[in-house]
Amino acid sequence: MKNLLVVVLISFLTLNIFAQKPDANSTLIKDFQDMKFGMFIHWDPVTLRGTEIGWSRGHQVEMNDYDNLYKEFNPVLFDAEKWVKTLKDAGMKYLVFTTRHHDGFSMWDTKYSDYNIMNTPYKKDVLMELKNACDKYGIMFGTYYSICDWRHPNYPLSRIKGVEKPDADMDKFYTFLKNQTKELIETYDTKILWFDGEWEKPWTHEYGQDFYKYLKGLNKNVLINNRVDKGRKGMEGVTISNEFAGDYATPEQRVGAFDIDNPWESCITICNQWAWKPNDKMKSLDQCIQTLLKTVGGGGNLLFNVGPMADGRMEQRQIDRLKEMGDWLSKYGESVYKTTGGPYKPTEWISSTRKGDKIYLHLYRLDGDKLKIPVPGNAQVKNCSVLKGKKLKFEQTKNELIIEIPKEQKQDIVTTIELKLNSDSGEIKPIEI
Ligand code: JFZ
Repeated sequence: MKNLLVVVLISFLTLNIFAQKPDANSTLIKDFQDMKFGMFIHWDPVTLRGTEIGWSRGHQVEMNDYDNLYKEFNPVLFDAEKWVKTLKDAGMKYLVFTTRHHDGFSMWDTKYSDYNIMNTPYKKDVLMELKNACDKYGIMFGTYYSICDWRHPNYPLSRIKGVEKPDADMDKFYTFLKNQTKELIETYDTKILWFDGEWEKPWTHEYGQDFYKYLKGLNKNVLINNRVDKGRKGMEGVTISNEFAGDYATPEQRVGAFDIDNPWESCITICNQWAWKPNDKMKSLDQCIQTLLKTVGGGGNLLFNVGPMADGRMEQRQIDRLKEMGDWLSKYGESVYKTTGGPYKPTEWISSTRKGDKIYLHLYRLDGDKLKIPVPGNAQVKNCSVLKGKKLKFEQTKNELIIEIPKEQKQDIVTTIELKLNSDSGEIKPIEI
């Protein structure tokens, strides 16, 4: 009897935990991880001012002024296909677009708020245009959606010192969230719900649990990040324990820590601000590529953010930079897509990925012409070459793998080396260099 009770209790507990995670047999997470590289877009009427989306409301931009910007928002040069082509040419496989940030403005034709894109002079449903363009170009379509809404009368906080909303009603607000996200799922067929703004007090673990179940009930194949619940550990972004909902972790403005057991995605900006800012400092091609490869080498995806301008265009210098990344990926993409991180954990000068009987080394710096790294576990290296290039001489001793890389074989930005093994690279335990 006691045993039976224990069994019942244990199955109850596990079932409860697994209700918060995708079906272990589903390819949902694996397919997401295989894509590696996606575009994040932060865009709404605030781009008229060039200050930060959400955060500048009531700070750099006076509150009433901010809330009326939509009346002038008219991005006549917006071209959804052009954005999606830019994304595709960058070698990206999916999009996450801000449908409603902390400022509460809805970028689609929503039934549940008049504060939306259809009431701007532009009057067009940019979200539907983006969804259609993604479908046309074979890009996975995803949506960012903030839980906190500093403008909404039923959300208790406004984030401006001393201003609170005594008549707010969080349960009514939660119904609003459910209605809007249902539209995103049912009308726009979003494949990713990228939540945010979960850290504020009104949002609880109970809401998070309920919301996750509700959304998976509408479509069990929608991917939901860990900001749906309260289990995210700061900017590190990892989920602190299995009792919290969310399909993947969300490190922010940093390459996540090495982890090949739990799915994660770093979100990082191409410049400094999430939304467009004039003359914002842009990352060099070196920084862009290293950020991507170190993320992938650590087992994660990179969601790389672009902030388009108020007239609807992306900045040309950003389009050019993204294209340079795409050019690199069109040549060396086999060392990125559908790989697993490691076995060598990323350091400042090297990272690695693997697939089948291969390991790919991404080398950012090499002093001299000999690379010395620990052996890849019990595997024997059969062949070694520069990816898409010449064979390299190598020697495998008991503890060390020594590869000769003559000067003329070194590549700009990153040298990619392919190792062919006598066994499956997936079996090698992570190696510290
Ligand atoms: C959040 C957003 O606030 C930000 O605007 C952007 O959308 C990003 C992807 O996600 O980032 C945060 C979240 C919390 C803090 C700072 C940035 N915080 O609590 O200081």
